[in-house]
Amino acid sequence: MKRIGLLILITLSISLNTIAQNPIIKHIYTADPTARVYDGKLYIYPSHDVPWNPEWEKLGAEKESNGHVMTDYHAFSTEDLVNFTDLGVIVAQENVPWGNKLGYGMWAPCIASKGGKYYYYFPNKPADKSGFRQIGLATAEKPEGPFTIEPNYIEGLKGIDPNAFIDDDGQAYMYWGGGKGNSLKVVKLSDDMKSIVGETVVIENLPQEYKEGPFVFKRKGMYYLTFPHNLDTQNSTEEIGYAISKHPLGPFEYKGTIMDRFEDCWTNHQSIVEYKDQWYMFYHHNDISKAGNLRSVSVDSLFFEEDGSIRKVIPTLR
Ligand code: FUB
Repeated sequence: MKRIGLLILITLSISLNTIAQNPIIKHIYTADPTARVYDGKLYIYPSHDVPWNPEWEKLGAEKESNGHVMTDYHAFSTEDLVNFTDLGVIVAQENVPWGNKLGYGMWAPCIASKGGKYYYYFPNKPADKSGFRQIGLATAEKPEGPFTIEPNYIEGLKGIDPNAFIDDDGQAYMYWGGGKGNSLKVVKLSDDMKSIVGETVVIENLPQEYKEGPFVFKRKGMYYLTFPHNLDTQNSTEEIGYAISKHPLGPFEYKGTIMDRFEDCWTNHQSIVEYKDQWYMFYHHNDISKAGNLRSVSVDSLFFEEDGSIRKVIPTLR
């Protein structure tokens, strides 16, 4: 018994000691992290929050009421979850052929790898400013790029918060969506990852409130759909919930909360990944800036119960 206790203590202290102090990226503001493991390294692909520049208004840019401002994306890599390397800008709004160059609102991106190639999906306003956001694609031969942006956005993927998931059989799925009364959706992606195929499925049976930021992973044959949600986009903050299914297209069964609401940061946005035999949840908070739109990526260990349910993650903030 004593030995088991000692073992648990050692395991706990190892997993606690091997994560950097949160937030893990401090030199720029980052949010909406997609974490992936490629070739033994852990990569993070977040949004890049910047302050609004009043000079842009003279050029014709319109500040959005929600205040999220983003002009490009960086990527990061680590081998030890202590030292993170900024790999620089991988996609910039000024280079998006189909995009509104004065939109300054490149929200949550995601990435997936198939057949040795890397597919980076990102939302942006179209050049004619029609609609809310479209989702575009940039491709690369390596996880750090260089990325080549496709000439057009992907037809049929209007919205935000793309999450590409590739199943064990190679079939890719795109989950996306965000907004009040705007459900999360899923659709299959074509073999070349550049278009959608088949019918879009609206994911039902989730709490009837604002939802965004879907992130799907698979563990022991079960598909876990995780997502931030809140009751009132003006007054409350987001908790991170999850639902499970035996099929990537659902139906999903809502299971509960992974991370509670923050009192002082309106959004949260997660990804969950296994790295070196430990599961982690990446998320964001505004603990450096204290401002809702200048956020910082954090990470904490995540644990599963015997029955496959997810133990609540208590954020270790700054
Ligand atoms: O970062 C901008 C938006 O805020 C994202 O698209 C949402 O998921 C929320 O984090």
